[in-house]
Amino acid sequence: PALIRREDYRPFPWLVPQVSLAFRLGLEKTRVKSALTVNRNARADHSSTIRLNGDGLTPLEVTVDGEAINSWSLDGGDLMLTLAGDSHLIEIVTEIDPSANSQLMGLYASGGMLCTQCEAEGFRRITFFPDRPDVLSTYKVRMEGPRDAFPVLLSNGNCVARGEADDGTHWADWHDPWPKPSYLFALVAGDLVANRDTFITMSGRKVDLAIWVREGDLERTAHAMDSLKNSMKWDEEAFGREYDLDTFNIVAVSDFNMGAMENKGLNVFNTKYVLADRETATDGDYDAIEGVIGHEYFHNWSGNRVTCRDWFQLSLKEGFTVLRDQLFSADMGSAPVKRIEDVRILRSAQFPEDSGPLAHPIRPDSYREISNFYTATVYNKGAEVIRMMRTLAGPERFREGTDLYFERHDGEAATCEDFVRAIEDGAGLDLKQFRRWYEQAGTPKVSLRLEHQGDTATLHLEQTVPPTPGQPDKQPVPIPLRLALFDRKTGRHDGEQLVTLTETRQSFSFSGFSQPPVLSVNRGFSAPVSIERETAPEDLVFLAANDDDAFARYEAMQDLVVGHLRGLLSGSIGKAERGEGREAIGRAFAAVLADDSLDDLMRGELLILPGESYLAEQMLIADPAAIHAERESLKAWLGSTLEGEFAAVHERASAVESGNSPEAKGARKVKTQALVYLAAGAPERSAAMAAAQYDAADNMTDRQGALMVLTGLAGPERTHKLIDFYNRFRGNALVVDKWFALQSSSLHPQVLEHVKALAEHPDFTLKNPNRVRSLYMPFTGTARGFHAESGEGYRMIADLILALDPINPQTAARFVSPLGRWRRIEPVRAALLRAELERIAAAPGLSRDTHEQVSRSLG
Ligand code: B3K
Ligand code: ZN
Repeated sequence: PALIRREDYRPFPWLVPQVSLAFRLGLEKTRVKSALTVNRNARADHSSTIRLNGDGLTPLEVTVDGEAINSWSLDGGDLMLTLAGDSHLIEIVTEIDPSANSQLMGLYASGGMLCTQCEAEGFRRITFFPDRPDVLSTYKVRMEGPRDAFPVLLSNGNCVARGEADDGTHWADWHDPWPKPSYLFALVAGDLVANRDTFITMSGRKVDLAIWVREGDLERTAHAMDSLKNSMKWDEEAFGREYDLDTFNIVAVSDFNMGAMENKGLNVFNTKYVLADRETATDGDYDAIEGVIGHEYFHNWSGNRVTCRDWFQLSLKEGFTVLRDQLFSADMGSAPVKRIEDVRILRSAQFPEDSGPLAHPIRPDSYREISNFYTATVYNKGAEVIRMMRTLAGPERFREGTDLYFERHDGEAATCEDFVRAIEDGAGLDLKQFRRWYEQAGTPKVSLRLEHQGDTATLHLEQTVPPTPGQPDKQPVPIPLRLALFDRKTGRHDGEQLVTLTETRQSFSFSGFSQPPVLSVNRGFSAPVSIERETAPEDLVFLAANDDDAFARYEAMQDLVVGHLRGLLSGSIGKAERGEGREAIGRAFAAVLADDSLDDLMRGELLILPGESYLAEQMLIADPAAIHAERESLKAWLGSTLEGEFAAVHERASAVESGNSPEAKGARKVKTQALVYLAAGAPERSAAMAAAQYDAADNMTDRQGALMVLTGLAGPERTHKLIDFYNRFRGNALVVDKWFALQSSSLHPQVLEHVKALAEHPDFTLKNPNRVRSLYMPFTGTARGFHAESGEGYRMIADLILALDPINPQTAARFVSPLGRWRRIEPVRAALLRAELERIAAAPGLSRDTHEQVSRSLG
């Protein structure tokens, strides 16, 4: 498959101002008639041929200006036509079988309904079209189909007419007045019911809102509706963005490749990000729903009104929209806790990507399959890069920058460069060097040393950006670091400062310190870098107890544990000194447990041990089994040393009345965490406690937490509660997904056998992405399962990729990256991983998606 390069971008030779589509809908056969008005693009090189992308389509009829033509040809699936003049009307008929579409791209059937997913290149599976984001058109859509099978007919924009025929069919006409690229087209036809509400915009317009779901799911849509209304209000207040249609529809579907899709006026969602009630959804699910509803809604401006010129600019809409959803969630709940969660996701998903074979800049230079670039780098690092601009400018000036961006580029397909220039002009920043953040892959490392002499503290900083595939040499990037220097006697500092490291090496001096201060740096995680520093454990304990920046406090706890475990694993700390390190960690934990000034949501963050993948990241070559064993052993030590304290927390938290308040949510968080430590340190006592928590639960957070702990333990409670959970929730697909995920992520030594058996369970299917992900994604994080020394875990994932690839290549390709970590893993496992990658690479007929990921991983 061809390599597509960013520098090869050329405007399309034709404009397509209007599209009209007529669908005759059927699950097995849908007939599509399209009519495109095309005009020569004066701003592009002239060409008398027009290439209309197609994927798996055969044209049944082609007419130009009303005349049937036979002079068309197909080129790799694309329809090629020769056009004599400057303006034409092209009409094409195609026929598709939605029920056979297991890729879930284009028009497909899901549980008796029809729906679409067009981003990035799915529209070409519906009809022939210049399927690229810089071709903007207004769409008129006629939908027609059997009334009993598809009582609800939805598309983008506003419904302008509907009617019935005598033969049992009905139809609806939809008109979207806003020009859009084809990837934002959507239609849905099915037997659905709506939760309806209204929103009055800042200029007083009324918008009809509807969340469409299957009959039985209606009572689980309240939280999604609240989240939608909060998003609409928030975007008006925080970014001055008003909604621009009379209706806004959301549809929940259970077969979906991603989380959700921002189609203009008709967002299509994975049910996972819509449906929730206390019985079936955890606090984490509630937060995720709020975040994703916000994210898709915010795309209406950052993505739809201003879209991307080409797919290399994906971070223009995704990075910015992730930042917007992060700021929204921070405003809706606890901002410090949200920031810590964001960083944890970045470190566990994006840092490994940035240091592995799939590393790419937030604005990639080339791709073969664009679906492979919907990554943590484009999304989450992209958000961090824009957040740094906001930190450099301050929120008010940043807002002037985004106002200018929306004003300048409304109605356009823009580039990352357009965004940076608008922020430069609107916020008054010089971002010349900053643009390197868009060009270079790899997580910059900052080493620092604090020197003290007389009354001056001097901070010496040095940055390196590591080499990544295709980018052996890197330039320094500007790194904004928020910092504070604490007086270790008073426990206070004189105010936070922002320093920006722009050179490879730079020093900053601070006077007025008769004693060496304690440095708190990269506060709020002001830059997405990894900090290398030698900090005395007592300074970390000091910061963990005293820092007034919540993230820095969390970071001090993490550093304390990372330093200890890394030292033990690399041998720089002898096993004999293990006790000393543990004592320091134990004191810090005890302080966190006893600190009355902390709320439980924050306490919960401070009690989380650094994850195994983040720990592996800290080592040049990782041994997953050793990391797991050392981390578990620390957990067990904490659980038994602080058994009384954890049991007390569990008891106190269990007495908090359940509900939606932050206090109740915090109590649930620390309750299960206490159980996790107790399970490691005092398994017998905790099995009974977990079973009791399970039985007493009136909400999914407590029930899932208890069951998570039990699945890692041996003993009869494990079996009993797993059976109870399944029987209680069988038939509820989202909860059955949890049941699979709990078992496949568990600490149980037989996790591999469990996953093997679950793959044979009657509820398991390769056809449903949620189900596939719930069984196999958590498994890729298990040291004893995925990283089993026999290589059986790796083989299992490789077998999955091979079996899934012909069904759903997009989802299959997502499983390649865990296998791609071989260069950073000890030699025995590295060889096993490579062998599996080679086995996949050798399979005939591999999809473009999987092929690209496997060859990059071997490369
Ligand atoms: N824009 C969609 C992504 C769809 C990608 C499909 N390969 C979801 C989102 O970021 O909002
Ligand atoms: Zn998005």
